[in-house]
Amino acid sequence: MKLLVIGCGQCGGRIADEFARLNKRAHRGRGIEIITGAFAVNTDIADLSGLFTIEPDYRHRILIGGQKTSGRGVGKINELGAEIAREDGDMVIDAIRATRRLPETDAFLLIAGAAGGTGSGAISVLTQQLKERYVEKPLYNIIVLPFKHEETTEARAIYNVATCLKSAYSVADALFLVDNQRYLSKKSSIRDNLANINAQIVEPFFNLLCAGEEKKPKYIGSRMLDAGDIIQTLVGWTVVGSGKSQMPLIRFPFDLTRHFTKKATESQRGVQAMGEAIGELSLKCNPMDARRALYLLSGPSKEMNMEMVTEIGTHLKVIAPEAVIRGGDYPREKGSLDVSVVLSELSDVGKVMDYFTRGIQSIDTAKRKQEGIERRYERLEIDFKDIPSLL
Ligand SMILES: Nc1nc2c(ncn2[C@@H]2O[C@H](COP(=O)(O)OP(=O)(O)OP(=O)(O)O)[C@@H](O)[C@H]2O)c(=O)[nH]1
Ligand SMILES: [Mg+2]
Repeated sequence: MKLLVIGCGQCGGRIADEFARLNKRAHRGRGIEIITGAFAVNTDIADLSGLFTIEPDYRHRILIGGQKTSGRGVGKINELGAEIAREDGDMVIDAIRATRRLPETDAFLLIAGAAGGTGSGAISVLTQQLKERYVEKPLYNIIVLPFKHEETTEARAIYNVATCLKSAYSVADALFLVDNQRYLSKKSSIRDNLANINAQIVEPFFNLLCAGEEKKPKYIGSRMLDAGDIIQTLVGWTVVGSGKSQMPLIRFPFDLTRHFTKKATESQRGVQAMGEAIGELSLKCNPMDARRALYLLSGPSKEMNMEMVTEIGTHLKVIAPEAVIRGGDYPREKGSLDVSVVLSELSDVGKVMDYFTRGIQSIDTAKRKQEGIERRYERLEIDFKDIPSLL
């Protein structure tokens, strides 16, 4: 599957940059392309300059709202981010239109941090503008939820997340939810942490996107997972994860290759990798709520078999009984045994509902605070009316 990726704001731009890097890895290591174009859209010049892989020209690193913000960002005011995206969205559309490989694109993927200003405000507006122009292509979002400490220290965080989620949900075909807090490692510095988190966010997409693009017969699975399967799976709130089998591969002597213990051990490895993928989902949620799900088993062809694929599917059905499940295998020459999982059309995501509830509370609190300020000012006017004003 080939995606055209657009990162909005700093967080979105950096993750789009990571997708561009993923494409280089696919190209160098596997001779295939999974990204038809990578773009970063921002109101902040410094953020755009800090990217590594996205082409450095103005068509790929797109500065919007230059006149309004002088290239310094919108300072977490996501309404301003949305307004600028509405005014300058044409710059993004023009850049995409000029993409040579646009016709090969299976879907658009827009990315943003929900608690910021530019990305949080721009993502739904740009998704809508693209939807109007490219009706035939699915539009997906990756929305990054803030760290816990940001919710308490940054006044607008909850409001921005709530408004971003609501607006994006009404326009995107599917939204991958990513919880920053879930990836936090106490050991590294913030900068290392973010780079590390971004790499972890995109990792489950690698095999998922590559599998359907393989042309060499030896890398085509007995049940190939292609763009059609992924598109059919992605609807509404979605989470993604991947896991590796930590169990060592036991090499059986030749005369025991058909022994039942060999088969049992092989299956266990697949199910164990699947368990890890479920434990590593991009947002903690209840898999019972998923109406659609997808899994992909990849690893050395010698270590995989059809039964293993079926067994993982059966296991997923137990975890997500309401879901229509699609699955496949992706044989490789070497490497670890990996499972990628997508749970989609989630009906009841506790964390999202919590943001909506707290969003309403924060609007209420802000309103009362404003009324308090106005009352205090009126009292000041009355009590000290005899002091002349210089205005
Ligand atoms: N995972 C991840 N999160 C990030 C990254 N950079 C920022 N964030 C998160 O994104 C949110 C802030 O959004 P930003 O993208 O920095 O804001 P912006 O869209 O640039 O908007 P303004 O700076 O207000 O104009 C916070 O919750 C950060 O924790 C990143 O590289 N990776
Ligand atoms: Mg910024």
